[in-house]
Amino acid sequence: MKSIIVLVIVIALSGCAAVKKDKALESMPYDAPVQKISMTAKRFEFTPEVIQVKQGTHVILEIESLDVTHGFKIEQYGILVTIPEKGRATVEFYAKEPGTYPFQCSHFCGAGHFGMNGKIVVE
Ligand SMILES: [Cu+2]
Repeated sequence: MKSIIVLVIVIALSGCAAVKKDKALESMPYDAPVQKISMTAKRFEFTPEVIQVKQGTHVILEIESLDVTHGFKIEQYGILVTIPEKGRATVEFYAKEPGTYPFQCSHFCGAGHFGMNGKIVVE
């Protein structure tokens, strides 16, 4: 109970809590294959903007901002992080189910911000 209260306070103080890992990682088989993917973010695109992974993969995605602060959000995996100006952020998820998982920039970065997105295709 105490830890829940502390967690709530931490989330409240931090404004937007960073979630770097998909909850499904907890139930992932220990021998799931790992795939590391590098991505860059700049006004107003992610490169690559379409990522294809195999079902059952533990995906580690390292994102580098080439310019300003960006964000990275995958709604369906519950992932939300900030990528600092000229910095990096790493997110992880378990590609448990096949499907298309859209992602987008979650930190306002200018005129083209709302079109800064892409998708993960799990096959
Ligand atoms: Cu943006």
